[in-house]
Amino acid sequence: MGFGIALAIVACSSGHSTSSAPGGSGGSASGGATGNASGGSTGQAGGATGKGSGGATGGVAGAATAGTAGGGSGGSPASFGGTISAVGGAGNSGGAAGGAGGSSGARGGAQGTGGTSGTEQYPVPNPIPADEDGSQLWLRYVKIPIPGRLAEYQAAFTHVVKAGSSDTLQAAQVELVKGLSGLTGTTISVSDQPTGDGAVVLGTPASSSLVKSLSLPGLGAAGTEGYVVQSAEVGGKKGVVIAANTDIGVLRGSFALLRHLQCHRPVEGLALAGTPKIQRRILDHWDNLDGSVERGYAGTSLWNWSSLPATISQRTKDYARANASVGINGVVLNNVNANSQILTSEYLDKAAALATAFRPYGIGVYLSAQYGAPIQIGGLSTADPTSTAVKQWWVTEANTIYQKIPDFGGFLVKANSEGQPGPADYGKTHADGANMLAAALAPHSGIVLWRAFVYKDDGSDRIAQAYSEFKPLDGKFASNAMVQVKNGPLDFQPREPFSPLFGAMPSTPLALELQLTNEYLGEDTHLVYLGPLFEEVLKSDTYAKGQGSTVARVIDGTVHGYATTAIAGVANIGSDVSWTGSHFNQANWYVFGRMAWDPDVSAADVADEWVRQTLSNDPAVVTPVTTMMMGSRQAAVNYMTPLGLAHIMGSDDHYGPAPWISNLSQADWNPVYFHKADATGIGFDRTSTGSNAVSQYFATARDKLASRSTIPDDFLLFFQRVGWDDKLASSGRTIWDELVYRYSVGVDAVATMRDSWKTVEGRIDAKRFKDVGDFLQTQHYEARWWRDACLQYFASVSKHTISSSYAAPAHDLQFYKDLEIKCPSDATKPRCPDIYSGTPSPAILK
Ligand code: GCW
Repeated sequence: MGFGIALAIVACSSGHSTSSAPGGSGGSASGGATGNASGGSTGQAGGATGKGSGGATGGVAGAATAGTAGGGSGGSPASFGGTISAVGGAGNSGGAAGGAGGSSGARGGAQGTGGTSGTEQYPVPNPIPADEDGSQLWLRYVKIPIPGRLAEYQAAFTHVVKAGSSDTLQAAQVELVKGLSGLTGTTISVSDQPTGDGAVVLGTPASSSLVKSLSLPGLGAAGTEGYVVQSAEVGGKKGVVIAANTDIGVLRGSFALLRHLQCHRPVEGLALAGTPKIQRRILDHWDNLDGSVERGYAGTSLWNWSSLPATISQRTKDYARANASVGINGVVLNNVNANSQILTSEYLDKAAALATAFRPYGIGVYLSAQYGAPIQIGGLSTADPTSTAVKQWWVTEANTIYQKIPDFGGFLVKANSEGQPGPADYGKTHADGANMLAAALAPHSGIVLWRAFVYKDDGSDRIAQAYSEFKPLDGKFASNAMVQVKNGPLDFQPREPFSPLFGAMPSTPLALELQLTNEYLGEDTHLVYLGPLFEEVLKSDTYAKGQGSTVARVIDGTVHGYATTAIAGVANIGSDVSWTGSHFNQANWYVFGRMAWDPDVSAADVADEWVRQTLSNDPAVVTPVTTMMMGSRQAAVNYMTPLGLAHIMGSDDHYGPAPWISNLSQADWNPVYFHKADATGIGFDRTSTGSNAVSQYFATARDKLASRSTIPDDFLLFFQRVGWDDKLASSGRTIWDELVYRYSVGVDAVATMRDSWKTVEGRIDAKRFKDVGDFLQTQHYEARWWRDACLQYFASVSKHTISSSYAAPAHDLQFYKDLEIKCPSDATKPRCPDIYSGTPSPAILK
């Protein structure tokens, strides 16, 4: 087999020196090997070999044809009509981002050259950089290893002019001194005024007379959180100014400058500006008060409840700092399966202490509210939203919270979902429940984020239930209530379509909920970069108001004019020294922040800047690692749930393959409910001949999904039922053969990732090199486990056999079924030694 991942150069997103990047390492890449648009071609499409023409103004365009080659004919696997398309060289981009390659996500494209340091070579580090444990995240500020750029930065940054005294401005100043000292390898001093060239001036017109005197025209557009960072003459000296209308904008600008420099981009002509497109950018922690984390794979909770409020750890501050660096501005502290104790005075004092620590970093605190709290801790006999006593209880509760946390963000609520109480217990609607809480919060400007993740065992199609329940409530929610909707209608699957609620609630602001913790994607261990998944969702076209009504435009308020906008990510962060349980899962926290700030930023550009900051700017690292990252999500889809399969993992831990499970009491807890494979075919018919869930989409999207000739292969089995021997137009293969092919491609992609990773040895520290290599090995074994178990099972129901041109499964079906007994479920580490040691031996991978 040996289907590889296209190797190609990924360009940094602004005109920057890249030194003499190898022009693409092409070779035996499969251009969009499984891309639906390219029809699963296995053709040889090498990486890019072109070079963008750059210069200080940034590259004009890379070799677009190389991009096309690298990405195959790519196309978007997921966006209904939208594309994650090739960008053949943006004006101010150092190089062209080539085709966003098929569903393998590999990017072709050409690396531009630009900036002032021309063709500087990155030296192979000697000695190997000191071990790192990942605790510094992407805020490492390593000294620039290329002399030209180093000299440029040493000249450009010599001192920071003292910022105003607010905690936020002080945080910005401290960060700049730390970052610039590290990057330049010098001691950056702080002075009252510019003392020579190289001054960094930061502030608002109100806090800094120097900033005020510049009358920067861009400040108008910066709003309340944005910034302007540019080269300027300050006090007659050459310097850089970081300006904003608010202190928090100054902090964001400081991080933007440090990001730019950590990507080794030029200072000359510096002009950065940014303002968020979504107002509330929130991390949802599913942290329990006992320190455990639901679906958490990175150790215990960050919040040390027993030592709060007295002690705030440095880690708590570093957490806030990291969030601020990517633009996150809100944190829900506790699990949506909420313990009402969080609403007691004792815990509110602890939450208030965290809020105090977060405040300088512009991060507001929210809490998950237990709907049944009036009964559980309030001494009432009901939680009926129309009861005067219940309403009053929440008003008093809100007043208490705001006394302790004046800038409290609001409540997140999971109600009448998976056993949680809610207004339906009293015959009332979600809007009734949300509005009761909204009324209590409104005097304080707080909001309610009411989750739409609801389903019950009533015989209807599970994925259609949230829409059925919430759509009729559109217009019935209070103005400070939002409905928070998971990206897909099912549950954070490796791939699923966007939720049909997006676009369907014009009068109710919807928040998008993404999951950063990889509950269904190999937890901490598998390297799955979620940027492509998020991008796919954000670019999906709802067609609510015609073409271009993407999920991004719905949630940023453009489509329906929402007054309040929000996006949430279920956090993957815990007490683990690496924060996220693995080095690469840090990238999922990072990309969430960057896409929450700007939903139009590309996953590839974010991967590029993350790698540069977290690992190395050396093209010999950036290229293979970003390529791995960009292909990793499709690899997981292929070895877990190809062709639109969903929810066929173990029913509790959601980790390994278990497509055979059929004996659980609730229908949709069983994988067989979702794939419906039998001797005649496979797939869930959600067209008009089946559940007709497809009718919940707007006509253009619906028609595309309902027709065999137009549905993207990646969603086929999610919406349609097909015969095993039906042929896919895109590849000419039968469904059975395509499944075998895709499962195999998925395993091979992980093998290629391992090979790619090996090439960075010696260019990054040995510890992280080994940590990642070890996890990739486990991922490889487990990808093979997924493939073999699923193919054995589907072979047994379809009575088909695996062609001898593919590796035979290592074991019979019973072996995989028995693993459930042999490897009892451990929700946080459901590894099965039988998979990667003993039997089957690692030799199965050869
Ligand atoms: O995906 C499911 C998870 C639950 C989670 C639930 C939800 C917090 O398996 O652990 O509960 O979603 O989102 O409410």
